[in-house]
Amino acid sequence: MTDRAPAENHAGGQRLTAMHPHQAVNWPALRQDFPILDQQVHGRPLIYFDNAATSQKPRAVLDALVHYYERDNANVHRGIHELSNRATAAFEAARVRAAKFLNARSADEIIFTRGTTEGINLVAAAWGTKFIKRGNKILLTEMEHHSNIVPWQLLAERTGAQLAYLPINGDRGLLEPGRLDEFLTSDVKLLAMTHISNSLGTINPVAEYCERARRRGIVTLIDAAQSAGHGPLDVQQIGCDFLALSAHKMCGPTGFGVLYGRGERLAETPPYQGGGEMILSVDFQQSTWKPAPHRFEAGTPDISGAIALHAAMDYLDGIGRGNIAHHDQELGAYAFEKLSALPGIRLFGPTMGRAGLVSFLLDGVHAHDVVTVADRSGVALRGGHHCNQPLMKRLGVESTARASFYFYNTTAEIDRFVEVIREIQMFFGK
Ligand code: C6P
Repeated sequence: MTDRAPAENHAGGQRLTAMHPHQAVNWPALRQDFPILDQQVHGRPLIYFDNAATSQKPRAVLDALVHYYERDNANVHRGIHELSNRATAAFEAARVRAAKFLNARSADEIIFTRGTTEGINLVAAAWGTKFIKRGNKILLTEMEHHSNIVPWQLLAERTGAQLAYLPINGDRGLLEPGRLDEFLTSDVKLLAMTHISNSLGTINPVAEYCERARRRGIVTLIDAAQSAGHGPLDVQQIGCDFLALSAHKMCGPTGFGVLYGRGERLAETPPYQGGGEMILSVDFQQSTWKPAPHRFEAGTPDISGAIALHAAMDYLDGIGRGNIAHHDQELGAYAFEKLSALPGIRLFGPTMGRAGLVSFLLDGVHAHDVVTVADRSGVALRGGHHCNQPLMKRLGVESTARASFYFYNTTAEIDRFVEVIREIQMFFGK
C-alpha cells in the first residue's frame, strides 16, 4: 500500500495512505457517473451501503463494455483478422494496465482470473500441490474469508499439511504483530492473509508481515479483495509473492479478477487448468506449456472483463487512489462514531484506522431483521456471516449487520442510515 509505508495509529490499526488528500475532489459530482444510484427503492432514495459485496459501476466502465461488443468483439490470440487483432490488443493492454496499477515489475506477472476466489484456488492447486508437503504448515489469520481458508483446507487434505491461524484480539479485530514470530515456525511454508477484513474493517500491516515471513523463506499471498480500488496498492512495496483481487469490488465487472504472481514464483508453478490458449504444442500423449501468464489462462478468456477492468482502473486513478482511501476511511470513522453513540449496539473492528465499513449487532435484534427493515427504507446493507464463519465463531456470534461504503457515498447518507437504525431499535422495543 502506498503512499508508501502505511502509518500505524494509536489504536494499532493501519491506514491505507496518508490521511491528507492530495487534491480536492468534488465527491458529490462523482455520483452522477453512477446511473444506478439515482433511483428509489421501496419509495425511498437508494442508499447503497453494500459495497464490500460489490461496488457499483461508473458510466465509463459500462461504455467500455458496450463499445467492445458493438465494435471489436472477436476471440483473442487466434484469428489474423482485424477484429481479433483489436480484441487481442485491448486484452493485452489491460494486462499492461493492471501491472501498472499494482506496480508489478512486468505484465507477465499478471494473470487474469474470475476473481479473488479463483486466484487463491489457482495458487493452492498449482503452486501448492507442487510445493506443500506432509508436515508443512499454511499460516492464515482468524479473520480470513472462506475464499482464503477452504482452498488451503482442500490442499491440506490432499497433501497432509496443516493449517494454523494468527489470532485476533477480540472484538477490536486486530492481529498482534508482537506474536508473529511465535507462529513463523520452520514448518510454515506459506503465509496467506487478507489485507482488509470484510467483516471487521481491519487494515492489516501486510508489508511488515510479508517482510518478516520472507526473511524466513516463507512464501506469501495477500487477499486484496477489499483493498484493491480502495487505496494505492503496490505489490513491490508489500513484498508479497502472490496477490489476488476481484474487479467487481473496484468499479469493474463481476466474474473477473487479477492474480499477481512474482516472476520467480510463476516460473516454478505448473499449469492450473488445461485447454486451449495455454499450450505451446499438444501431442497424443503429452503437451508443452506457454510461459506465464498464458500458461495459467486456459480457454477463451473474459475479454470484455479485461477491457472493463482497464476502464475501471483508469477511472479510479482519475480520482486518485490516495484520495479514495482518505474519503473511504473518513466515512468509516464517521459511521463508527455515530453508531457508537446509540444504546444497545455492539460494534466490531478497530476504533481507529479502520477501512470504510462497519459491522454491528443490535441487542435483541437479528442481523437479518436489521437488513430487511433497513431495505424498506431504501438502505442496502448486508447481514450474515459474510463468508467469515470461523471469525464469527471467534467473536462468539452467528452473524453481523454490515454497512460498507465507497467514494460515492456521503455523510448525509450515513446520517440517514443511523436514523434508520435508531428507528429499527425503537420498532423492536429497544
Ligand atoms: N466478500 C463480501 O460481501 P470474490 O467472490 O472471489 O469476488 O471475492 C471473495 C472474497 C475474498 N476475500 C475477501 C476479503 C472478500 O471480502 C471476498 C468477498 C464479499 O464481503 C462476498 S462474501
